[in-house]
Amino acid sequence: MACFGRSLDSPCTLALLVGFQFAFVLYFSLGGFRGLVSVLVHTTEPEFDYSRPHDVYTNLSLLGVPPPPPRNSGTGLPASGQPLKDCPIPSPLLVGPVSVHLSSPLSLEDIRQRNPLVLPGGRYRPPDCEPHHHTAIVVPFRNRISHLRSLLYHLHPFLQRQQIHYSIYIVQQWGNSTFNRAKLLNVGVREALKDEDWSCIFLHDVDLLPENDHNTYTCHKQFPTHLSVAMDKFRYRLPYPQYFGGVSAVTPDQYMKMNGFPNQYWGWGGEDDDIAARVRLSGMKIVRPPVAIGHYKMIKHKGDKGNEQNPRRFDLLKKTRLNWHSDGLNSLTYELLSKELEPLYTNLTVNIGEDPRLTQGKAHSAVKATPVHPHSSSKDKGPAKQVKSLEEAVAKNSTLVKPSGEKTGLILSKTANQTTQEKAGVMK
Ligand code: BGN
Repeated sequence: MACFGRSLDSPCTLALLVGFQFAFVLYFSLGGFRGLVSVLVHTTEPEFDYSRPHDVYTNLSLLGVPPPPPRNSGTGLPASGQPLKDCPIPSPLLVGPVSVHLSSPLSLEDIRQRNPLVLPGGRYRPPDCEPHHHTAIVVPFRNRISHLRSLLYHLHPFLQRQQIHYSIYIVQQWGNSTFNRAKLLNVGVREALKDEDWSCIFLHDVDLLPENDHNTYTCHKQFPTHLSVAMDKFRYRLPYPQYFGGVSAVTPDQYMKMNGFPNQYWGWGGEDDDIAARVRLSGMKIVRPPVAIGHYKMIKHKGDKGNEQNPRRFDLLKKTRLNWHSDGLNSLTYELLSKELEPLYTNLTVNIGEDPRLTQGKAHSAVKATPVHPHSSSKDKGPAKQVKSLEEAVAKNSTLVKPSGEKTGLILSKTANQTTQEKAGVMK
């Protein structure tokens, strides 16, 4: 009260100014509003020091060492045929934050040498314990070979430390039509489930690298999971509450419950929002790891040719409620052109048809290009080689999958009838 009516240079005013300054400094040193809240309200969020990340290959040398075999009490000889013990949860090999280098990834051959326990097709199973989780990682892909190398370099050691059984599937869109991420994911899920009874399927962008191995590549039993909750691109927070893009995961049951993913989103944007809407419409919700764990770095790149923003996405999203029952897993058609077990991944090359916006007005939409084979070219980017017809491309692919050395390739060229049968068919 004594301060009222005094001039600006009075001790009271000065004290107030100093007080404000002090409060201001305190506010920011506590991490702004968020920091203040976490100090006042006790949260159970784990804490990690991202300023001192581990090398992503840490502990990998411990992997190939099976436990000492139990001794037969009488003979002292190792007992044979013993079943493996369950892998411990959490894996003792985890290290937390790992360093992510975004530039100049190694060659595929170098990456293979650094991951000697990874089998053809990009498969891995812990040698010394029985894994609890069986995860297929599905990556939609076209013309991003340097991103793919970065992903494989980081993901293989990251997943091996988690002691899960996994396989990486690259689903490569054939031809020059507009990219269709969600449809490629549908294909990847269906093809992966033909190989194994995966308990969990990851939907993974090729340009996202996980930064913390406590972010386990496993599924929630009841609900779809969104993993990439804190991306550097979005200043390590969710861009909006329903965001489901980047890296997410579903069990086969959850996938079927939501009738898979939409097939009609050609070009960038909206398909992940449609998938998030399907989760809600099918009576589920999205679960997420804590922000402190779900850190990802995105490899920077310029706009993708053939993946321009989809102008129809707003209209499509308005109709998800009406369309999700009829567009999805139950309406999926495609031609699997080749399936190759590469040393670090399974390469599925698929013809998913043409963007209807591009074919409008054309009597016949000839498919014009064959994909760049990720393993065959030293160049990262460059236009897909032009071929005259689909048959020619299939023939070209068939030469690629001739079984040789590590490649145990097989080619499946489906007829229209087969794809129609698939359309009506069940998952496996
Ligand atoms: C959103 C996109 C998502 C994308 C995120 C993050 C749309 C639909 C418009 C209503 N959604 O805006 O697809 O993953 O941004 O980049 O464009």
